[in-house]
Amino acid sequence: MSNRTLYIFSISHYCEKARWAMDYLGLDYDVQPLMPGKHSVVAKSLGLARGSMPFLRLPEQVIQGSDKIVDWADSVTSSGRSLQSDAQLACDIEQRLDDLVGVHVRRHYYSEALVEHPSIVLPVFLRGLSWLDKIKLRMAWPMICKRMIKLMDLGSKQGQESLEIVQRELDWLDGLLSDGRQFLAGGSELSRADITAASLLAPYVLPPEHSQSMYVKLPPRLAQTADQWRSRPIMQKVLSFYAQFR
Ligand SMILES: N[C@@H](CCC(=O)N[C@@H](CS)C(=O)NCC(=O)O)C(=O)O
Repeated sequence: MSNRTLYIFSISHYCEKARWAMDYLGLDYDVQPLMPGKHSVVAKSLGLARGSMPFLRLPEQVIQGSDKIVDWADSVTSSGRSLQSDAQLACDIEQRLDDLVGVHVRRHYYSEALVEHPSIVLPVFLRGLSWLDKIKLRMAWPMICKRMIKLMDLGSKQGQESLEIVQRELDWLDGLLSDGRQFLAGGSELSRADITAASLLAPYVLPPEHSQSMYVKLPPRLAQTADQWRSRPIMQKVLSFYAQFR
C-alpha cells in the first residue's frame, strides 16, 4: 500500500493522462476509482473546492488537475526519466490539448453515447468500485445521466460542434507531425505533450495497452468517424505512443 492515492473516474481520459505520467516516471501510488457524486464529497473532505478528477492525495498535500499532477511527478521522480516540463513548447501543446481536445472529445463521445446509448457508458464507470457503490451507481444511473447531460451541455447539435472542433485540432496535430518529427514537441524524447495527446485521443482508437479499452464501446456514428480518422498521422502516433511507452 502506498501513501499516495490517485482518485479517478475509470472512464476519464484526463485521469488516464495522470496515471500514465506517474507510471512512466516510476512513482508508486494506489488508484481509487470513485462513482460520480461521491467524487465531490471525497474532494471536499480533502479540502478541495471542486470535485474535478483526477486528484492526488499525498501525505503533505492534495494536488488536483492532470497538468499539476504531471508537474509534481516530473519534479519528484528519481527514475532518470523526464516528461520535459521545462520545455515551453511541450507545456503549450499540452495546455491547448487539455483545453480543447479533452473537452471536445468528451462532449463528442457523451453527446451520442450518454444521450442515446447510456447503457454502454455505465460499465466503464463501474470499474474498480466497491460492490456497494456498484449497486448505488446502477440505481442512480438515470439521474446521473440527466445531470451529466445538463452539466456538459450534451446533444446532437453540440456533438456535431465538438466533432468539428476535434477535427480542426487533428488538422493542427497532423500539421505538427508533417515535418517528420517523432515527438509532438520535437526533440528525441517523449514529453508531457505526447502523453496528453495520446491519453485524450485514445477513446477514438482504443489502444490495447490502455487499461479501459476493452470495456469502452463506441456509439455507432462516433465509431464510423473514428474509423475514418484512424489512418491520420496523429492517430497512428497515438497508437505508437501507447505501444512503445504505456
Ligand atoms: N483540465 C482538467 C480537467 C479535468 C476534468 O474535466 N475532469 C472531469 C472528468 S473527465 C471531472 O472530474 N468532472 C466532474 C467534476 O468536475 O465534478 C484536468 O486536466 O484534470
